[in-house]
Amino acid sequence: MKSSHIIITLSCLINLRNAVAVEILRPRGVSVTKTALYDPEKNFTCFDGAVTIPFLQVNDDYCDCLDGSDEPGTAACSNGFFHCTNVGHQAVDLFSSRVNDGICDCCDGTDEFDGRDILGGGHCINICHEMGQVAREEAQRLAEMQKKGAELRREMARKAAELKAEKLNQLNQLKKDQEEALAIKVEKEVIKSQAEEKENAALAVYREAEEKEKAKKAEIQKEENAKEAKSMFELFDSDRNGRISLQELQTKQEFDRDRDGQVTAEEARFFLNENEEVGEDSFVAECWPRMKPFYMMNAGKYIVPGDGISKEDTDDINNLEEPNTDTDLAEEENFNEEVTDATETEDYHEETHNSDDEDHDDAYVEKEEEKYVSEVQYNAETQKIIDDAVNARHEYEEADRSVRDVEREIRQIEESLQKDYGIDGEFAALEGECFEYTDREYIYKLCPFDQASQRPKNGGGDTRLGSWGHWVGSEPNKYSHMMYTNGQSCWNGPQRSTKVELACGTENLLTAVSEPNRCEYKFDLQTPAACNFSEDSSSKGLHDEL
Ligand SMILES: *[C@@H]1O[C@H](CO)[C@@H](O)[C@H](O)[C@H]1NC(C)=O
Ligand SMILES: *[C@@H]1O[C@H](CO)[C@@H](O)[C@H](O)[C@H]1NC(C)=O
Ligand SMILES: [Ca+2]
Ligand SMILES: [Ca+2]
Repeated sequence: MKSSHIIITLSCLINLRNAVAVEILRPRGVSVTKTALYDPEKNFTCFDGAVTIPFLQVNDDYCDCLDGSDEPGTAACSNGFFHCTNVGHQAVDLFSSRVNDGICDCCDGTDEFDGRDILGGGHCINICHEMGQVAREEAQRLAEMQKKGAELRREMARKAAELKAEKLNQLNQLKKDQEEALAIKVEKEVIKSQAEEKENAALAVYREAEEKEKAKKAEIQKEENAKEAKSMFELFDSDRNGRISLQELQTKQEFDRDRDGQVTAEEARFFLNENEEVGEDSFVAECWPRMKPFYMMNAGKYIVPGDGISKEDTDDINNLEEPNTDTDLAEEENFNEEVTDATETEDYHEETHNSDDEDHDDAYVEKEEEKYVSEVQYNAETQKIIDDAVNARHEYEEADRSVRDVEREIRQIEESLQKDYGIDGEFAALEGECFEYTDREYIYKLCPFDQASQRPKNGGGDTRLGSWGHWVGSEPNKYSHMMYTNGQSCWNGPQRSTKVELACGTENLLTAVSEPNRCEYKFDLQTPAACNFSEDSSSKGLHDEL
């Protein structure tokens, strides 16, 4: 059953022949601009030119054209479109599947005409006038908002220009300050090096005296050691022949290194530096230093001064026996255990003594240094030279700090002057401000030209969602989107980043936040800076917004 769906109004019937075709004869679902293509006087050729059909087959609820052009007013072609004129509001092209689907899609109700809709037909009344009214009011409101926003934007741009001029002034001043500060620094540096030269010279005198004192002490020490060694030589040289033999040493139980009750020739030879016998000179130089710690320890823990051994030395040796630290204590215990184990002791003893000696030396050096720092008294003249040098260093550091402070300020201003704050600098006022948006879980925060972050609503730390990167709006409006990059890494994922979409508004406001992709956030920021009021955008608002 094919039937024509030509809409012919009463006036059309009357004026059929005289009327302007475009106005009057229009098959259902055809827009005014396409009317000429549907001429009931002619056969109809599909838009793709493939097929020509008798006009009766247009809107006969049977799809003849592959491109769907023969059925603009039915749902027969799945790829067709239905045009609602929506007089009083805005025309719309619907997918043909929306035709007679029971739902009012056109505000003029023309998409539902077969009476088969869920409410029994005719329920789609024409509400285009009312909707158009609302839309016009909305567009009006929007236009006014944009106008006001644009005024605010001009104000922001004006302030930005002022701020920029101010910064340039500041920069000029800072450059002068920098020159001054540098000159002062150079001056202070000269004073400092002169003062330090004097200080070095003055202290050199003290250092020399100190070193002389040390050398003298060392000399005395050496003499005393020699004296001690000589007296020990006499003690061991039982037959007074001026040489000490293995046999002579073997009579001294102190040299029983493995403590088996016997001093073997091997043991004695070790102390004679692998010789069979030694004279006084080699004894003093080589053998006694090797024997001394061992001999002293075994000669009954404590040694009384006398017999060529000075009080200082006995103290040294007695101290040698005292464990300094916990590990020493442990070694001491091990040592006591191991002396009963005759076969293993030899190496052990040597090690123990060597390390003890070293420890002792270190402690001694440290004490010396402390003494140097705390006890040296300078005469008034030297003290003044030192104080002058301390002062000069201090003043130089101050001057150096001033230079760095000025340079930091200059850097900051230069950076800020280089930032792109929009065509008229209108976005500059947003720097230093922060805006928040709260959803069910998080409080999001945007500090323009600085960073974006979020923190959990019920407490917890900030997570950085990105630091200011650059403008990423596509031409012609580069300033429609901001990008914040290099935020904290997602667990097992990329670094977070945030894209900020800017929209015109009369105040600065974060209006929405979403996460369209994992770790990629989108913030919507309203700001007058994004308003661009011109004839173009105002008329655009009236026609397109809805
Ligand atoms: C339409 O096409 C048929 C052939 O398919 C032809 O006979 C007829 O004359 C055409 N009509 C018009 C108005 O061109
Ligand atoms: C405002 O729009 C006009 C034209 O649409 C454009 O030339 C101008 O650059 C725009 N100004 C801003 C600040 O976006
Ligand atoms: Ca058809
Ligand atoms: Ca519908």
